[in-house]
Amino acid sequence: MTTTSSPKIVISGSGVWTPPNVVTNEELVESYNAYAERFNAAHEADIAAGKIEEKHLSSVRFIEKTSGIKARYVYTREGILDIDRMRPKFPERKDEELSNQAEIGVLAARQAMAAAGKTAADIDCVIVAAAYTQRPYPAIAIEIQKELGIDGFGFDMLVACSAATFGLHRAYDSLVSGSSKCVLAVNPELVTPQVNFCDRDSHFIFGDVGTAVIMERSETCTSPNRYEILSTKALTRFSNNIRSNFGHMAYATDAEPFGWDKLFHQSGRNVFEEVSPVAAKHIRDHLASLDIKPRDVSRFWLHQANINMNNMVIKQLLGEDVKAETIPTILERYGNTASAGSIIAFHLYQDDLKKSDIGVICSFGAGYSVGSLVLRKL
Ligand code: CO8
Repeated sequence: MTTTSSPKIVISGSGVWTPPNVVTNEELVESYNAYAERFNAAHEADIAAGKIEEKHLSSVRFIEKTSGIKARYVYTREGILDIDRMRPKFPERKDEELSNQAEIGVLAARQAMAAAGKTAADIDCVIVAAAYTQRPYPAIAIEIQKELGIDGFGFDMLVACSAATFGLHRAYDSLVSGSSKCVLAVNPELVTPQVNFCDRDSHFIFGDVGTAVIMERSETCTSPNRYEILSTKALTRFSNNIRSNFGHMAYATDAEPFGWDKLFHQSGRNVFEEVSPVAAKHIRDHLASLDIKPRDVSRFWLHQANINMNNMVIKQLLGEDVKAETIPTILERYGNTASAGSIIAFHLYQDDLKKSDIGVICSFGAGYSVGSLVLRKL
């Protein structure tokens, strides 16, 4: 854990690029159920003989009740609802063209730079932190760096659900150490290409988004809207309960490179039960290390995977009587956007905060991983 001494480090701007396309629960369930019914009809004899398991139908009511998700934004709708495809369709781009992730990263980055009053010349480090990068190299961060005309260095990092907070931790550390003076941290969460839309348990969970944050030393900050970072804290504990086996080894193992285990899959109930108490304890310990009581926090910008999970975390921290504005949710509209959810919540739900108000950004999920930042509005 790192705590403030000097220099003072601030978040001075944020940006969210929201895709123009929406897929509702009703649409997803309709296409999944058509796919499942066709599958069951085609395999009727094998299902009757117990050789194949019948595909049970999905339900809008189940999705809303268990997750809080009503719709999600997607980079493209094409292919997702097509029962002959059941995955999005992206035209492959040439090496000379901007990659999809760099494109959405740049769109979010420009917003964050405008909010912070920064030009490319002010920034010297670009961190791309996400659940996936669409290629291993050259880094998406370096492509974004080139597109924006930034001197300095950039790198990509993957920490699944906690990539965004862990990326902000690296930004904070490099600013404290002096290895950079202004960091652009970007989360181009293009996750729908890894969703198994044929899997009833997870077909409804994810949406796409791009988020970005500018972090700098307070002496260079000109933004009227700034948050001092009081402290950062990270925790990881290995678990196979959320996993994707997609990777370069498939070429050598002769495994099916796009088999179901290569897509997102999880044991959602176990994740729910195991991660919620760990996240609550992590936040409580982090605040205690700063002598702050959970009740003194004006806003918790939590990871956005599941509304019941967030309610459970907050109940463990604050008890029953909690105002809705204390834990904003964006799940209804955005779904789970991998690591970007807490940053979307931070970006959209902060205007009413007053000077000296305390807020916590916290992510939790695959790894397992938990990452938090305690902020004070300046
Ligand atoms: N419709 C109807 N019924 C369903 C459906 C459906 N769509 N799906 C499952 N059911 C059934 C189940 O089969 C089960 O039936 P049965 O009792 O007969 O076995 C029953 O409903 C209950 O199932 P669950 O116990 O699984 O239901 P839960 O109440 O646990 O809810 C959730 C399921 C919503 C998945 C819930 O467990 C959850 O959200 N858990 C938290 C998971 C979490 O936070 N995961 C982190 C996500 S990972 C992340 O944030 C980033 C990872 C990297 C990005 C990846 C991008 C692709």
